[in-house]
Amino acid sequence: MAHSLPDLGFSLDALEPHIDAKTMEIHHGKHHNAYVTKLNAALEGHDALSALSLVDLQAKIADFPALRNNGGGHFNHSLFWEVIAPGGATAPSGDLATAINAAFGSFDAFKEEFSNAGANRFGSGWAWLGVKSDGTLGVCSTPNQDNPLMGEVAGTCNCTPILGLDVWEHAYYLNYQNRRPDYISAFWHVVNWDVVAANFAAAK
Ligand code: MN3
Repeated sequence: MAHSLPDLGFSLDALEPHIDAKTMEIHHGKHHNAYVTKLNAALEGHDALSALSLVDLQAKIADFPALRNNGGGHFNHSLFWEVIAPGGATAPSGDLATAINAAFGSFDAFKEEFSNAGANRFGSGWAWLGVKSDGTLGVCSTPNQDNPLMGEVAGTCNCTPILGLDVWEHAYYLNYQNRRPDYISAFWHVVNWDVVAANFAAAK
C-alpha cells in the first residue's frame, strides 16, 4: 500500500504567530512530502512491510535505514500536524489531566519536563509524551526521525506516543533561528488538547 501525504486540515497561517505560514508550507509540503516519497521508494521490494499500516510499520524498520528515517518521518509528522491542529482545548482536562498530575505532579511540571526533553535533544529529534506499558504517562526524546514505537531502537522511550514535538531546525529556523527554547514556548500555544486526549483514550 502506497503511503500519501495527509492534508493538514487547516490553513498554513492558522497557527500564526506561533508557527508561521512559510514554515508550515515548507515543513508539510516539502519536508514531510519528501519523507513520504522516499518511504514509498524504500518499500519497493519489501512486500510484507508494504502491507503494514504506518503505525504497525514502525516496529519493523529499525534495521533498514531508509525505512527507519522516512517511515519514522512520515509517522512523526502525521502525528505532529494532528496535535497542533487549531481549535481544540487549550489545556488538558478529565482523565488526561488526572494522568498528567499523577505522573508529573502538575501540568506546569509536565510542561517543564517535556520542554527540557526538546531543548536538551542535541541535534535533530523529537520530544514525546506517551503511555508506557504500565499505563502511566512518561516524557522522553528520540534522535533523528526515530520514535517510541520503534521497539529496541526507542530504548527507554518505548511507549505509545500521544503528543510529539519536532525539534529539528527545519521546524523553527525561519522564524526563531537558533532560539529553540522560544519555539518550544510557542508550541504550548498551539497544542490541541482535545486531540491529545483522544490519543490518550485510544492508547490506554
Ligand atoms: Mn520536521
